[in-house]
Amino acid sequence: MKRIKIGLNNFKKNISKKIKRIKKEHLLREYFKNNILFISFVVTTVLCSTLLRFFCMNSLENYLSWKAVLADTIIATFIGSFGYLFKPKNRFIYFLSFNIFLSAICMINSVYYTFYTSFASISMLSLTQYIGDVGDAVVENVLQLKDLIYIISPLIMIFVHFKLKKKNYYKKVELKSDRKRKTLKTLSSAGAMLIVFLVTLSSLDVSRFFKQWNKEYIVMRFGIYIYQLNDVVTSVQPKINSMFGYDKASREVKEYYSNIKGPQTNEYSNIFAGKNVLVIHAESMMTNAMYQSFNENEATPNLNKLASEGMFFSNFYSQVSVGTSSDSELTYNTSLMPTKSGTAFVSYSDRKFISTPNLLKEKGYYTFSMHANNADFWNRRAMHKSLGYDRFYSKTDYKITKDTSIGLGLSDKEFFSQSVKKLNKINKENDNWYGLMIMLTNHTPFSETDKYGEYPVNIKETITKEDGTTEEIVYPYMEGTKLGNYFKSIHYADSAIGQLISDLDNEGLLENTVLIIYGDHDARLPRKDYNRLYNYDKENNTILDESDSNYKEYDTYQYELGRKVPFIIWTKDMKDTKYNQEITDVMGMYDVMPTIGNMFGFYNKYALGNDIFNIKDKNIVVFPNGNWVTNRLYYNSQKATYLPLSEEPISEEEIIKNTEYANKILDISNDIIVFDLLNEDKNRE
Ligand code: GP9
Ligand code: MN
Repeated sequence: MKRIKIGLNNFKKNISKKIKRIKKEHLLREYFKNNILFISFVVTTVLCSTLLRFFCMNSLENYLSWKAVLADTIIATFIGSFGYLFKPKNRFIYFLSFNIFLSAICMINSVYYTFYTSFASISMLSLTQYIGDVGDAVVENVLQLKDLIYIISPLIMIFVHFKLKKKNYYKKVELKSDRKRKTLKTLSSAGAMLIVFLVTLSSLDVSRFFKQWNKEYIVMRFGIYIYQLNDVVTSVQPKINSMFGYDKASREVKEYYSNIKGPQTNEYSNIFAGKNVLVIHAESMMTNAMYQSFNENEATPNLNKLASEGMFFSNFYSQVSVGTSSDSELTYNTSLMPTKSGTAFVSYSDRKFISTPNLLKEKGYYTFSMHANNADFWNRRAMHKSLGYDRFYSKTDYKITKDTSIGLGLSDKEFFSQSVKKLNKINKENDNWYGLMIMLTNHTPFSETDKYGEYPVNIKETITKEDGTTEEIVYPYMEGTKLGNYFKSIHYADSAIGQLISDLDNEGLLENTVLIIYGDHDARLPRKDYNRLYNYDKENNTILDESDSNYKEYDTYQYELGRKVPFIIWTKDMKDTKYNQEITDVMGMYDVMPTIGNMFGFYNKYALGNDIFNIKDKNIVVFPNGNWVTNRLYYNSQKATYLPLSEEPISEEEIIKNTEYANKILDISNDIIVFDLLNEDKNRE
């Protein structure tokens, strides 16, 4: 009896499940039947964006990225929901207009990508001097079939519309429609999808979205429509920022510079006048790595050699904000600080900049930059023109294969070796040149250790046993840590620099050349890894206990001060001359332009830094977050605490004075860039 009851219950359950499913299927079918136009709109919109990813970033992972598909679906659903506010017979025009608009976005990006291997930005169109370039791109690519494929989307919509019309669909749905309710329902489903999307975003997704420097990444994660929307906001924001406060800013900047003395001379004035210049932007190169060895092998033997033969500024800081690499380039080239919001490279590339390449051009130099990455990363394509580089050799100028790539792209060794060939030609064609080479391999996450070459970051010890035989013991030490991997990566980057120097020498390119090397910013490595580096307990393969007498704390101050990057000026014949020296006074990236300007014979009145050989131990390095450092102390303005760096007493007055100075520098720099105050044409009236 009991068994029959159970059997009956199961039967009932099965039946009710089936009924539910049928109802559901019925509801779904009904939904599809009544919303064919809306569904076609969503599907074609998502299809266009997916096709764009397929043709541009041809890897399965990219074009089938579910995050991008979801993002596109949200946008299409959001736009589509307002279509329900129209009477059914008018809805088609609404959907078709948006469909044409969105397909056009895909088509424009497709054309742009073929030419520039990057996605389009409306800010490019606002830079009148570049319209020619974009125009050329369209003409050259107009006949490509893959750019025309997006027409398929409005064609599908038109086809669906006529099919529906034939079936009297619009009249039928009109009877059932409740326009506001449908709009709200569709909007809420877009909202629900948006919540799912937001929850799944990683912090990397969010930061890259706001920085807008890696366009491919944004399109891959957020789809083309959100990318383009973000691009419009980023392009319009600087215009809004510069609409208010011009008079006050202009007055304050004029007043600030009225107190600045003109150029000062010293024993370094014009020592390099007329020489060629090769600048190496060394990605994530940190000074502390120059002091690091494993098993008596230096992490950076080539850099150390250059430092010991040239001018080595060992207390040097980069002054970057969210614009990292690009901020470093900005400050190096202009002696201005990064902007308070956004990044100068992305948002303010149309400003007038007084920069090292621009000033050397006036002296007849041919100026160029080389970086084997996408030219639109950090908006370099536009910004390098504004900074005064005559020619920017980027990804498309290099031969890049899978075998020659590491991490973000072309390996540094291959980049340098292809660049030397280009440099040879430049050298033959120009009396004087100034060039920048931007390295790439030593970029976070430093994970492709198998490609960096052998550089064990362990401890090897040979012990002699009682019977006279020897045994090698290996302690893992930094193996497997991010900092350990960084040392492997930096060892590779250093050997690429070594190879570059010897190639340049073999080609005779060092005879009349000054080499300038700067680390662009620190490598943002975990502090706990430094604790392991300095407190390794090899017997137990762990970190010493804090109570251990040998324990050396690597606190936040040390971490902050440990973010120093190398700055080296070197010529082939500098060794053992009076210029061959280590400069230990604190110095920042903004001091480079005045310092080298004096050596090459150019001057920028608007530089915010100082010639280190004039200011010497009185220098102050201001960071974009308001912190500052002098030879005497490091001040953290967020926490209002400081670390003394000398024995001498520190007064409150000194802290107040320096903090006011730091804030002034940041304000002046920001005003100059945001309000384009160095643009005489704009500021004459
Ligand atoms: C991108 C490269 C890295 O081309 O310069 O930029 P970063 O992430 O260091 O700012
Ligand atoms: Mn960088």
